[in-house]
Amino acid sequence: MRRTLKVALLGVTMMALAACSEADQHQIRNLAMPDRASEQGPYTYELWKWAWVAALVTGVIVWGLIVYAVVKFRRRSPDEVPRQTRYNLPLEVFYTIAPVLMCVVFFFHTVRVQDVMTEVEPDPDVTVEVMGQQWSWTFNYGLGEQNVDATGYDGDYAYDEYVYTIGDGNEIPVLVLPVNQRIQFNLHSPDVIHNFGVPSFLTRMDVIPGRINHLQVTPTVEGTYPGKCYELCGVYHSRMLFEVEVVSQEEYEAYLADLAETGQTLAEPLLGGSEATTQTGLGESQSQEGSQE
Ligand SMILES: [Cu+2]
Repeated sequence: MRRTLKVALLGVTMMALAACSEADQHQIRNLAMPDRASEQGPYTYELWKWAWVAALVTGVIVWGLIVYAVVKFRRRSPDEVPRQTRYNLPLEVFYTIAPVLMCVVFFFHTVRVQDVMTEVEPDPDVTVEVMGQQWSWTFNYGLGEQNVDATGYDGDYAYDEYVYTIGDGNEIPVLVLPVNQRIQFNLHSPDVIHNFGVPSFLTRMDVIPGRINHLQVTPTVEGTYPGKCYELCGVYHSRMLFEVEVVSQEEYEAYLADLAETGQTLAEPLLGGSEATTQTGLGESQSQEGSQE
């Protein structure tokens, strides 16, 4: 009877495991992370992976000690109480220091990876002015040569002329980027805090009104990726999706030329105004503008 039960249990487990699709297995191997499509991505991934390893090692040791203590020091007869241990100084020192050491190691590696992700090099290959507005995004691309001394630190712009795209309530915007180029995103918000992120790049950054945040990413794999707002920014937060297309340099330039041809040009990047903040059919952003005054 017991044997039959065991065999049945084994069978069910095997079937459950075999039922994992190719996509599931890929997810498991990736530890639920997307494939890395940026130069910075592997740093986040390695931190994630080794944090899991550290947690698992800690878990195995702790579970082992629990099982060992439960079995070894169990009550063996009804009238015998196992030896009670209290105020064991070496033990208490150990279980205070060990977690502190672990936190120090986690902290060290987190800061190391954070420094890579937030590093802003002085001369990025391309600078894109990004505006996160309720409830979409505006992407401003520079035309012609970039002035590397003006990459948006003081609100100055890297290019003399810009082309742009804006998403609206009906269509999400597309962000086109050249592959293997270090891209600086200057992040602007006219209303509330948003968060600009592309899962496949394994990085993101807050978009804060009143200041310009800088994020540099080097996309390494051509393809199409989803992007989104990561900060609950209001009622239609879930609409703040965009699509990223990583393309060759030629395709990138052709795309900018296309935008210029359809007249989406500006002397300065579009950083607000009614066009960026008001969405079709979403009247509340206008009333919000009114209440700010
Ligand atoms: Cu948002």
